[in-house]
Parts: sequence; C-alpha cells; structure tokens
Amino acid sequence: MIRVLFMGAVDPMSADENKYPPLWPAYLAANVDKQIGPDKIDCRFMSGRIEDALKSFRPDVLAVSSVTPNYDYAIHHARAAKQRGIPVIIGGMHISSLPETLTKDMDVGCIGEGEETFVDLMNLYLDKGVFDPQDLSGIKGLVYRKDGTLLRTPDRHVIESIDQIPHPKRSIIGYGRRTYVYTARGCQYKCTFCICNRYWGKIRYASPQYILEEIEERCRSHQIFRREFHWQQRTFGQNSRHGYFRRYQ
Ligand code: B12
Ligand code: SF4
Repeated sequence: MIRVLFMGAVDPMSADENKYPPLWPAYLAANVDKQIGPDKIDCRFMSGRIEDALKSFRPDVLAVSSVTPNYDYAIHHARAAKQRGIPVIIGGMHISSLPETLTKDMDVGCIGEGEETFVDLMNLYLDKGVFDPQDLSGIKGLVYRKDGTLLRTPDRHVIESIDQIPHPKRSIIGYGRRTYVYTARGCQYKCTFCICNRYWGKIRYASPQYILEEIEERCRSHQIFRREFHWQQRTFGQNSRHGYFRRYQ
C-alpha cells in the first residue's frame, strides 16, 4: 500500500483559507478507488503545517494543489517534502496556466483535469516506485524535468461526460456543515480575465440524476446539521432548460 498525502497550498495559519476543505483530493481519491482499487493506495488529506503532516503521516508521495496567489506555499510544501526524499506532484490552476514555473523540488506537474492523469501517475508509482522522466514521457498532460530541461507531454482530453466521473470521496476531506456540489465543469462564456473556459474546455453539465445521487450520498453518509448546499457552477442559472431547478424541488 502506498501512502499519498494531499495538501492544499494555503496559509496554515489562516482560518479563512482552511474553512472549506477542497474537493480536488476527494475527486482524485474517488477515481483512484474506482480505477486502481481502494486497497492499493492510502489517500489522505491533511491541513495545517506541511512539516507536521509529513511527520505524522509519513507519505510515499506528496500531492499539492495551488492557485496562483498561493504558489509560494506550494513551493514551500514541495521543498519540505523533497528534503525528506518524498516525490512531489503538483496540480491545479497555477501549474496548468504557467507550467514553466515548476520548481526543481517538484517531480511532476499535472496540467488540467486531474482524475485520469493522477491514476496514470499512481499506476506508474505502484509499478516503479519512482517518477522517472523516461516513464513520464508516456503519460499525457504532464510537465516535468529531464536533465534540467523542462518538458511537456501532449495535452490530455477532458473526460467527455461528467457523469463518468465518480462522485467525490467526501469521507477523506471530512463532512463539514456545508456541502459543495459541482453541477458542471467549464463555462459557456469567455471573459478574457477568467481561466475557467480555457481550463475546463467546452462546458460539460452533470445530469440531474448524477447530482441527486451526490446529494443523497451526502445525506446518507452523514447527519446534516444545517441543510445547506452550495452549487459550484460558475453561472448556475445559465441553463435552466437542463432541469436542475425543477427536479430539486
Ligand atoms: C470553489 C472555489 C473557491 C472556494 C474554494 C472552496 C474549497 N476549498 O473547495 C473559495 C471561495 C474558498 C475560493 C477561494 C479562492 N479562490 Co477560488 N475558485 C473556486 C472554483 C469556483 C472551483 C474550484 C474547485 O473546487 N473546483 C473543483 C475541483 C475538483 O477542481 P480543481 O480544484 O481545479 O481540481 C481539478 C484539477 O485542477 C486537478 N487538480 C487540482 N489540484 C490538483 C493536484 C494534483 C496533485 C493533481 C494531480 C491534480 C489536481 O484535478 C482536479 C480534478 O479534475 C474555481 C473556478 C473553477 N470553476 O474552477 C475558483 C478559482 C480556482 N479560484 C481562484 C482564486 C484566485 C481564488 C482565491 C485566491 C481568491 C482570493 N483572492 O482570495 C482564493 C484562494 C483559495 C485558496 N487558498 O486556495 C481562481 C484561481 C486562478 C489561478 N490562476 O490560480 C479560480 C480559477 C477562479 C477564477 N476564474 O479566477 N475559491
Ligand atoms: S466563470 Fe464567470 S468570469 Fe469566468 S468566463 Fe464564466 S461568466 Fe466569465
């Protein structure tokens, strides 16, 4: 069993930045469970100081996610892991937008949607126990270094239908009082200052059935103290014909 530590690049001292656990570890872990199996990889999400997390969990691999304003934290996390000989995968909005900022402490960057790429990386690690540049060259959607040179593999296509993506494994991030539910990836508009359209490609909606399954899973697995759901689609009302509103009543 290999141990993977998921950490967000956030200020460990900021209550605001740690208020809502992120969903990316839950999506990645759910897909690992589905495609590799739950008994081969122990995925753990932790917050707080990276040094404490590395000490208590002793991971084989560190997986970090970062937005641009917080990239300094990602650099710090990666350095702390590297000093202990732990390989580092970085993903999320920042590295996907500016892959050339991959630091020497980061073994590999995942560009764009992560579910499939992460499974390929985990299969590689299970097989070889290292992220060798020779092997990384065969996986789509990556940035990495070989002999000091930054290399990129071909882009990975996004998963065609959201309904194919396993529901996030919320048990690994904890069930808070609020539940974020993603009803779509992408946006149908193209505001020049915004990354969403370029990042997620053409907008993909989840089916009403998929969303209801997620709400039901949430209600079944944990008592809800306050019935509060947050809809995470950038522009939720933009496709009223999709039927979300009717079916939620
Ligand atoms: C929800 C959200 C928030 C919530 C987060 C709540 C939570 N903790 O879940 C709140 C309101 C707190 C928030 C705050 C901020 N946000 Co925000 N947020 C979003 C939003 C709408 C969705 C993010 C999300 O959870 N998506 C769902 C998950 C599954 O997607 P994901 O995180 O991208 O992960 C996928 C891939 O990126 C990849 N991946 C991600 N990480 C990793 C790591 C590894 C190792 C691998 C392999 C793969 C991988 O795989 C995942 C599955 O496919 C996005 C816009 C969007 N639609 O994407 C903006 C967005 C990410 N936020 C943004 C920003 C700037 C911020 C703030 C800095 C704003 C501010 N000034 O304070 C803060 C910083 C928060 C922080 N410290 O990280 C920007 C980032 C731009 C950039 N260049 O980096 C975005 C893109 C909005 C925008 N259009 O500009 N945010
Ligand atoms: S998510 Fe909002 S800001 Fe970004 S492209 Fe869509 S409408 Fe514009």
